Amino acid sequence: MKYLSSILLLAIPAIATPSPTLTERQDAGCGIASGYSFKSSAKLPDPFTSTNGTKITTKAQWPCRAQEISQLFQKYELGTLPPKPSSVTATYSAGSIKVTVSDGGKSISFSAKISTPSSGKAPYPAIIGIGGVSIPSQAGVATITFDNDGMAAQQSKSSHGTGLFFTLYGSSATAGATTAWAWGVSRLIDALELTPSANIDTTKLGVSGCSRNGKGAFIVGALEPRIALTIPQESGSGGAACWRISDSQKAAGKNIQTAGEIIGENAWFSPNFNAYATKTSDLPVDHHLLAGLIVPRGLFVIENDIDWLGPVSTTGCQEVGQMIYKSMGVPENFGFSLVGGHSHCQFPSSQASDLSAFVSKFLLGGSGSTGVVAKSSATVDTSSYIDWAAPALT
Ligand code: MCU
Repeated sequence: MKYLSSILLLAIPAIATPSPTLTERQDAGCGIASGYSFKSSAKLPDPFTSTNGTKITTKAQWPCRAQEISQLFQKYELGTLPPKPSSVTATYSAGSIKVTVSDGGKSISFSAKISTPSSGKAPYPAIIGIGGVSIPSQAGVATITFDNDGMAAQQSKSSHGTGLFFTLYGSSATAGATTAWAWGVSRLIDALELTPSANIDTTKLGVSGCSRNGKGAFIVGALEPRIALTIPQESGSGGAACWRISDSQKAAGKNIQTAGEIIGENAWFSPNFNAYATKTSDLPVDHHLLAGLIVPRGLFVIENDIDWLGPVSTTGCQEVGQMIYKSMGVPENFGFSLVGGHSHCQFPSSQASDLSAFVSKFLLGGSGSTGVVAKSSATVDTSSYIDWAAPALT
């Protein structure tokens, strides 16, 4: 049954047609405390306790804590995100930017198609589509198509190590495909910054993608601070869902994708994750903390009520993620919208106005408010998944 759902999702074609960098934050002297060990827990890890035991009480402490969280994600789940390489160059011609990256004596090149809008004003804001976008095009906003499959393959579990990223960093690099895509998007943004003729405003960039590419979009937004608005669509398990909540839903008999299944299905995560996939209680992170890497930047999470994606898991996980935005005093910068009753990756018109409000605020410089968007057909008691309280940070 689980595989049937998985095949059904696979059968639906993908509709293809940024602040300091992580490395700079690491340079600030923050990171996992030496001697840190995580005490196994089926509850979602506390965002507000640092690895050295310090409680987070002020907003000013967050960037350092976020750096720890990023390192924990990389160590246990995502694999290592390499820093900016020694050389990135770019050329632009006829709607296509060609990016050449050299590191350690090796070189790779890739191209991305840029479609500028018929309205608006250059340089344009843009949404980078991970393998394309499945949300409606937005007036005044360009679309850039990132070939994630070329950067890191997602054919099967044994795809790990295949793609341009691994040509540069070796097939035994620990990055999962989603981390490699984040690195590639970072190089694309480097290239856009170097190339004014591409007419893209790199201070107004969004990222989106659906399903497996939605998992990618979420992780790109979490690892690349130059993304102003992250819009993961129907990412489900490995994206908006929390590993622990999905496991508890599976135990309750739901036909839901879990970490244990995902590591056998594809190469989205690091080989480092394999050891934890059937004991997610041992993970010091879970996906509510992706919101903690994106805050205070814009985040609009779109979901569906398909069992395999885990509607209770995505809703509960992101309600907890929204607590971090609330603690940071920016609850309206986060939106969650789960609307069911439509095919996978088909954007329902009822979500259009909330999406436009986020695009307007974060990509078009609009002054309008998004309001606090938290809509779902699933009702979840988040208190059963956490054993900590979110403080109002000063
Ligand atoms: C929701 O994303 C995935 C899902 O994780 C997989 O189990 C399934 O096989 O494919 C989905 C997908 O990418 O559908 C297009």
